[in-house]
Parts: sequence; structure tokens; C-alpha cells
Amino acid sequence: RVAEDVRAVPEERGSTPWFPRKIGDLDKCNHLITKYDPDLDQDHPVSEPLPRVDYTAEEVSTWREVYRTLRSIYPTHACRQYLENLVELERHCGYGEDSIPQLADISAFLRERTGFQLRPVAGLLSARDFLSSLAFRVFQCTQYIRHSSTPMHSPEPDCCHELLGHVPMLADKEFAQFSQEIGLASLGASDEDIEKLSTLYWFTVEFGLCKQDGSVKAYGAGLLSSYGELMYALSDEPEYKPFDPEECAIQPYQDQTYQPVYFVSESFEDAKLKLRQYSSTIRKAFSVRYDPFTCTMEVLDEP
Ligand code: HBI
Ligand code: FE
Repeated sequence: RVAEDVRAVPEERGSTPWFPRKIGDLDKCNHLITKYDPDLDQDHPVSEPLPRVDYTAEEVSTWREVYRTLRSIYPTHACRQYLENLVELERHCGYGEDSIPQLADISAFLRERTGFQLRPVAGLLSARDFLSSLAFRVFQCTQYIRHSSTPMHSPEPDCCHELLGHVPMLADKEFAQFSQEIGLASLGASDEDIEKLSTLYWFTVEFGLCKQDGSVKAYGAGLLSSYGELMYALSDEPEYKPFDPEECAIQPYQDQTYQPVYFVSESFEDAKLKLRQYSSTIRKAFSVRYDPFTCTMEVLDEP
């Protein structure tokens, strides 16, 4: 059941790789690279309600430790948008030390804020599948938690990473737009361009920093869900580069240890405009526009 070939796609269309045209097509975008939770239903349709999970006392205790540790440094290390949304999530979605918030509640909250919705996924997806869902404002989200023996580290995304790293940012309008545009750029792109967009995603959505009121703050989910790397990223050790998609897309990155370099955005608005400019240089035989009323991709100028 685990996809050996991350390039596997349901069908090919000329020289353009297959891509989802309507939101229900995302049910085919579920090629796992690694499967983390053997119990989780791998094929959860986008249209079905999100399952609620009864987490064990041990799982909640892992969450508590992670929440408490990270929460203490957010006021000084996280960007303004993150902090404001975290407070909202604490108020409306059960965020706090005492229980693991449920995807169903968070998804309903995000839909109201930015139109993003969550879909449960059993592990790490292929980059193409993962990015394509962003084009529909669907965030494929793990629902299991890391092992209790390593509360401050997880080799794979888990709910601590998704809920503390990604979710507060997905509630921000500009950031949501930025995320969707990476997804749109990925539709039907070549494998080489998917690789570049993944790297771009890595240095922004996962490990991005931004300028705010004269200092540098974190907005990347990989940082906001890792105490160690969050402290390191905002220390004077790493190198900072101004966000430039061209350079960012080919920067070698680290998934075993801290990043040697971080990209600093002026603002999400600025990052979005730069990303748009970059996306326009990706060679494709067509362009796409998302119709949020019908949840379909309009494909223009298709050969
Ligand atoms: N799959 N479930 C899941 N979660 C991610 O954050 C994720 C993924 N697959 C690929 C990926 N992230 C990134 O490394 C980029 O390739 C998009
Ligand atoms: Fe992530």
C-alpha cells in the first residue's frame, strides 16, 4: 500500500503530469512515502466528516509537555499573526495543555477564517500530492502523536507539528493565499519544478522567518513546533538571506538537523508577490484558476 515510486500518478495526459481538477480528485492524491499510523484509514474522502480521536492519557501527557514548552517562547519568537491566531484557537478550538484539539473543530474554524480545511492523512505524502491539495485550500494533516519517549522530537509530521506549527498560520488570510499559490504553481508541473517548489515550501511554510517591528520572528511550522530549532533560528548562529524564490528553490536543506540558512521575508504580501513572479517562470502549457464556488480548477489555454 505504500507507494514505492513517489512519481506514481493515476494517469498521464500528454506530457503534463496528471493533476486534480476538482476537490474530490484529492481522494486520489494520497500516495504515501512513509506510513506512520498503521490504524489510520488511509483513504479518508475529502467530503466526509473528520473523525474524532480519543487520545490516551499518555498521548495527552506528551501533548502537554510539548505545548507547555513551546507556548513559553512563542511571545518572543513567533510572528504577530501566529500569536493572534493561537489565542483565538485557545478561545474557540480547545487549544491548551489539557487536551489535544480535534481536527473537526479546527477545520471548521479555519474554513470560517480562510476557507482552508483539513483532511486526515496517515503519514508523509509525495510532494506532488501534498502540494496539489494546497491549491484547493485543503491541508493534509496527520492526526497521530509522536511516541512518548521522544516528546520534543518527531522524525515525521505529527499532530504537534500540524496543530502548533501549521494551523495558526493557516488562519491568516495572506499566508493562506501564499500557501494556495504554491499549490497552484505545482499543478501539472514537471518533476524538476515540483522539487523546486518543495524546497521553496521548505524554506517558507516550514522554516520561514519574517521581519516584524524591527526584529526577526518565526512563521515556519518546522520552527514553531521545535523548541530547539526555534531558539537556534533566532540566535546569532545561522545565516539569514532575504527571501528570494529563485535562490530559495535551489538551496540545499537539512532534514536531519537544524538549517544552516534561513530566508527572511519582508511580509507575507511581499513573499506572495515574489512567489507569483517566480511561478510565472515555471514552464507550463496552460494556466489554472481556482473557482471556490464549485471547488474546481478552471484550466485555461490547454493544448
Ligand atoms: N506530507 N503528510 C505530509 N505532510 C507534510 O508536511 C508534507 C508531506 N509531504 C511532502 C512535504 N510535506 C514537503 O516536504 C514538501 O515536499 C511539500
Ligand atoms: Fe509541515
